[in-house]
Amino acid sequence: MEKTLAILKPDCVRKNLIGDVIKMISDAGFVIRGMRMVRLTPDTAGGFYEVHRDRPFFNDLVMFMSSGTCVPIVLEKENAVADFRTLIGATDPREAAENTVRKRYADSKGENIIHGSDSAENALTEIAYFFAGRDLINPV
Ligand code: IDP
Ligand code: MG
Repeated sequence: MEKTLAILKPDCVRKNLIGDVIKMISDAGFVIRGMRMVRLTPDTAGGFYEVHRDRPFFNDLVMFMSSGTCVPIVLEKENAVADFRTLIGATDPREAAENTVRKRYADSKGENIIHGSDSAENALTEIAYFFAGRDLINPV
């Protein structure tokens, strides 16, 4: 079994879409192994997106991710990383396939509803950023 990290971004929470998006995730066969509601600061959002620090959109990304509540979710499934990227769709919702989360719900490339890890290795690092471990050691 493989794990991946999802984050329901502040636009998802503001638009009251937490339930709808989690329903899509569950229907696609992912098992939820951990979930929290958090408020990132510009510093902790920047730390999460460290790899993008030199990109032109970094400042907007950090402001957006720290603008409201986020919901990080640990998901488990065979081939979780790739299958979750397929479920959420392309970064830019205009390029996302039909019936993906971003195609259905996202407004723009910046405010695109949801994060998904891009490799199994990065998934573990990202999970550790939000979850201390107890959630994972003792799943209900
Ligand atoms: P991903 O979320 O599909 O993996 P990344 O390239 O890793 O996309 O970028 C991380 C996040 O940064 C995106 O989800 C999006 O919120 C934001 N982002 C990426 N590229 C752009 C852009 O060109 N303009 C504005 N925001 C962007
Ligand atoms: Mg990415």
